[in-house]
Amino acid sequence: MSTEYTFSFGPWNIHEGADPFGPTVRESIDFNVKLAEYKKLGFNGVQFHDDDAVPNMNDLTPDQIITEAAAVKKKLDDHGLVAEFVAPRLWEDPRTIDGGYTSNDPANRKYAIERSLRCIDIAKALKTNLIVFWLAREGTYIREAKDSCDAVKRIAEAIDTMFDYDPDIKIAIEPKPNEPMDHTYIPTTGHAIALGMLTKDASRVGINIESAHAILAGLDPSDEMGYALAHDKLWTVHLNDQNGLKFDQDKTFGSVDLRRAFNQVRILEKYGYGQRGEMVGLDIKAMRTQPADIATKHLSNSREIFLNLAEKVRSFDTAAEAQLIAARDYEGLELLVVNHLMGL
Ligand code: 3MF
Ligand code: MG
Repeated sequence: MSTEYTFSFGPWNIHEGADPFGPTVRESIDFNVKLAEYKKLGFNGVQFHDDDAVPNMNDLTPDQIITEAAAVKKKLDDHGLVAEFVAPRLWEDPRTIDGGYTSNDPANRKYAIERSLRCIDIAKALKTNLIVFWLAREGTYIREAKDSCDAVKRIAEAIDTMFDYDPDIKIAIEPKPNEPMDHTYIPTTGHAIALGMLTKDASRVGINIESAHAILAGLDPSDEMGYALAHDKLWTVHLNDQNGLKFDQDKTFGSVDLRRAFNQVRILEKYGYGQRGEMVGLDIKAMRTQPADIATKHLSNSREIFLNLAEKVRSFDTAAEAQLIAARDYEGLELLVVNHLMGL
């Protein structure tokens, strides 16, 4: 039976176009206006950073944060949307300059953990138990700056504290090998799954695989997905595309390498991804050149490409595929795939 996919993206995916070398080129769009766009673009799920939901959270008491998050939940209900996950944004505050959980300064580590507990409060108010961990600054610019063994243990301890705080939350780690750091401590799916084993409950640690992050690690995203699926750990995805080893591009899904995208959809389809409520999440930036009135096309186009590739997966000649595999004729298999993608 074909999966009816539910798609999600985060409000940061509709953005002003600033990059490290130039200012914004599009007006900011109010969060409420963004929410009204979701359904029109074909999306039902909203991914959150904690401060996407409660922007001024550092200035509020825990109770005030929960009240504000509850108001956001009401807005989601009004739009017929659901929160997919909440991620603690631990990379902008001055206290996280050298990382949060792995900072060398105990006061900064304390801040990171407190902020993560508030992130859980927000997730509960938005009625999701999924926390995503993009460990942005949990790494180093130079090897000597931190102790990598201690750092990994500290991340596991932070997770334990979060698990103690709430018995229902689960954490999907979003591995990324670099940027903003030279190297991060949890660069790949394998690292993330193994990190779970250092926590008090590995069953509560899973994965959010971002295509571009896998590519930046020199890995194939569909193989990373397969690895996570084998461990029953693929709890969400950040689909996008990436043109080689350079800055994290977050390009439209399938726009660089259609076959690589086909293989991601293929493995998701094969293992029934989405049938237990997992969403097809996107993490995509519009090009800086895109005029403001058409700066949401990257989202609807990625969804369209995903659904068209799902059709390509379903219409692939699997009998011919099996024969070619049995004959070890991988040259023949390659042509079969390429011709299929070309519509021949
Ligand atoms: C960075 C990312 C992040 C995360 C997001 C949610 C800003 O490369 O991919 O996007 O996806 O923070 O975890
Ligand atoms: Mg991402």
